[in-house]
Amino acid sequence: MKLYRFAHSPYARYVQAAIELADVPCEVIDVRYGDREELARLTGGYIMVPVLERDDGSVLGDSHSIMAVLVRADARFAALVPEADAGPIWAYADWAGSLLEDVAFRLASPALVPRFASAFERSLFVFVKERKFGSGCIEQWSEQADALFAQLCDLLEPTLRTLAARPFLFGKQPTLADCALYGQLAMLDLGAADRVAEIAEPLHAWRQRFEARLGAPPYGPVADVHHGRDALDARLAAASDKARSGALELIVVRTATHERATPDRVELVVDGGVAGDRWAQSGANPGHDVSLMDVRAAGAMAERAHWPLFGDNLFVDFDLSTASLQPGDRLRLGDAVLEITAEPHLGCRKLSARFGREALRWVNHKSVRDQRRRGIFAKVVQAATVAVGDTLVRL
Ligand SMILES: N[C@@H](CCC(=O)N[C@@H](CS)C(=O)NCC(=O)O)C(=O)O
Repeated sequence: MKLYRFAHSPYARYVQAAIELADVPCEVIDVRYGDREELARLTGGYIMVPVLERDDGSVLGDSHSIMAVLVRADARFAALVPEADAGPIWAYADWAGSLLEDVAFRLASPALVPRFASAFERSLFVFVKERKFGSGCIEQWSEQADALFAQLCDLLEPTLRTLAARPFLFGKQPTLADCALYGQLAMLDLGAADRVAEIAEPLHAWRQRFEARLGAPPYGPVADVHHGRDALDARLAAASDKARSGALELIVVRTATHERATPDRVELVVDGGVAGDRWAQSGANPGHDVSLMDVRAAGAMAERAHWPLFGDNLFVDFDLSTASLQPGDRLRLGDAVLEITAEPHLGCRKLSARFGREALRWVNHKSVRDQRRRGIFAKVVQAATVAVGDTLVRL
C-alpha cells in the first residue's frame, strides 16, 4: 500500500497510525503541499490527503471511507474495531475528526503556516483557510489561542477521565478510536506543542502506551534527566554570571535520522549549510541553512553530552535574543559569514520527548520567546571551514 499524506494532516496520521497498529506494510509518501500533481493524476482530481493506493491498484480518499474499506476487507484492520464496541468506536473516531478537529486545527494553524517550505505553500495554506473561514481568520485564531485551548481541554476532559481509568479508550487494547485521537495530537504537536504539553497527565501516559504499540520510539534517544521549571531557571541563572566569550563550543552534524557527529571542524557552504548535515542539505527549509543555539540555554536543559539531541548545528556562547540579533544581521565565525534569517525557531514535540515537557514550556512560553532559548536560524553568506574555539563576532 501507499499512503499519501501531509505531515500536519490529522486525518492522514489517523490512517497511518491504524496501518502501523495493524502492522501492514505501507510506503508513506509526503506530498509537497504546493505540488499535488502526482496526487491529482492518481486520484483523477482529488487533491486532499489522506489518499491510499492499495496493492490491487484501487485508490481511496477520505479517512473514514479508507478505514471503512480496510476494516471490511482485512482481518488485521477489523481487529482494531472489536464487534462489541464497533458503534462507539466509530462514533469516537468520527467525533475526533469533526468536533475535536474543528477546535484543534484552529489552535494549530497559526504556527503551521511558517513551517511550510515555500512562500507559495504558506500563501496557499492561508488562502485555503481564508476561502472557507473568512479573511484574517488565522490571525484571529492566533489571538483566540487561550480560548481555543480552553475549548480543547473541555472537549478532552471526558477522554482524560477514561484514560486515567484504563490503558486505551476502549480497554486494554488500542482501537481505531485511539488512532483518531492520536491523529489530532500529531497535528497539535506541529502547531501547538507547548499547549499539548499542558494537557493533563493521563493523555501523555496514554500516548506513550500508544506509541509503544506503533513500533520504534519516534524521536530517538532522550536526555536522562528532564529538569523542572525551577531547576531550568536556576541552571540558566547560574550560567549567566560570566561574560560572553562568543566561542563556538560544539559542532553537531545530523548525519542520519537520530544520528549525530560532533566534529572539531566543519565546512559551511553557501545555500547548503553545514556540509554533511542531512536536514540542512535537503533544501526543504530555505533560511534554515544553519541553526545556532546559546550554550547557556542548552546547558540549562541538558548536560553537554546530550546537546546533540537538540539537533542544532552550532552551540555558541553568544546572546541570540531579539534584543541582540535581528533578521539580516551578519556575524563572522572564523572565515565564514552568517546572516540571521527571519525563520522562527520554537520547540516542538521532539524537544518535549527528549528534554521533557517542562523544558518545552520553558523554551516556548510567550513571556520568554524574545530570549530565543530554542535558538535561531542563519544562512551562510560566505563559505569557510569553522572550528570549535572560533569566535562569533558581529559585523
Ligand atoms: N474528510 C477528509 C478530510 C481531509 C482533509 O481535510 N485533508 C486536508 C489536510 S488535513 C487537506 O488535504 N486539505 C487540502 C488543503 O489544505 O489544500 C478526510 O477525513 O480524509
